[in-house]
Amino acid sequence: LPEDKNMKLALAIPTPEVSVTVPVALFSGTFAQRLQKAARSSYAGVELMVARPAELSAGEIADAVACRGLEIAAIASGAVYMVDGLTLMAEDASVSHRAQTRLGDLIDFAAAVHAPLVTVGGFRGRLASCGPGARETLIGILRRAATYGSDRGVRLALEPLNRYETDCIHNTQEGLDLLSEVGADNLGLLLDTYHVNIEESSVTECFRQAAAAGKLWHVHLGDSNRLAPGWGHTDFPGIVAALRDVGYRGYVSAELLALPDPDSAGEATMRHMSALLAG
Ligand code: LER
Ligand code: MN
Repeated sequence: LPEDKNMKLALAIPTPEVSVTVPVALFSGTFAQRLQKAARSSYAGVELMVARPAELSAGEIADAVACRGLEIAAIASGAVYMVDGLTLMAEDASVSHRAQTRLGDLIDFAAAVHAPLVTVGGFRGRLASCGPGARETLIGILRRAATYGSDRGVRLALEPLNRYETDCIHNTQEGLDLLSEVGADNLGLLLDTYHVNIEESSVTECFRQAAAAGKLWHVHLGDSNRLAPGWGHTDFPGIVAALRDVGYRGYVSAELLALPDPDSAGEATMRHMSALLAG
């Protein structure tokens, strides 16, 4: 088992109701088979990509994860868009409304399975779809969601994304600025090494910057080409060193392309990261 006093390795997998093929779902097979493979490869946790919590039994999901000695690292919102096309900001007000309700459902689900946080990445949508005042709209949506989460002991992690995937919050500074405007103690950041490599001026300083603000709450792993760590040119030794320096105790969660196949990508991530964490 890769022993590190701080960081724990996880990987993203969809829950059973997700009906579409998720390009970043590691390990092949059913939900149970993926959990089995994650446990056998010595992952500590799984990040659950949930689309429709109403179709799931929280108790069954929590048991399926726990009985294999795994933890739930996070509840990810990305599958909501993939399955139902919902985004928090949207041209159609009813889409935005349903997305906000769904975010509440994800928070309820996270509370029920004792997951530490819910991620908000591409699920936020685009400012351009919202017209003037879009930023205030986003701030209001996040503030209400944070209050809902706070009442249920669930944190939210906003993820800066590269410019090709969204038109707002591309880097850590922009993320921290938005967090200040929202002003919620249970809203923090998720930094994804793949997006970081595209948008940040340093792939290591951004982790220190987020941590110094007390907002480094979750990390996604993907190399520069979004393959397993070690298969691109991102400085993972430097990133691991920065995470150690700041005493990061959260999850580093693989969210990368399942290439050349889902099992090889899952195993290669563990091989590369456990060597770095052991070193
Ligand atoms: C998408 O590129 C991503 O990184 C996800 O975590 C957010 O939807
Ligand atoms: Mn990500």
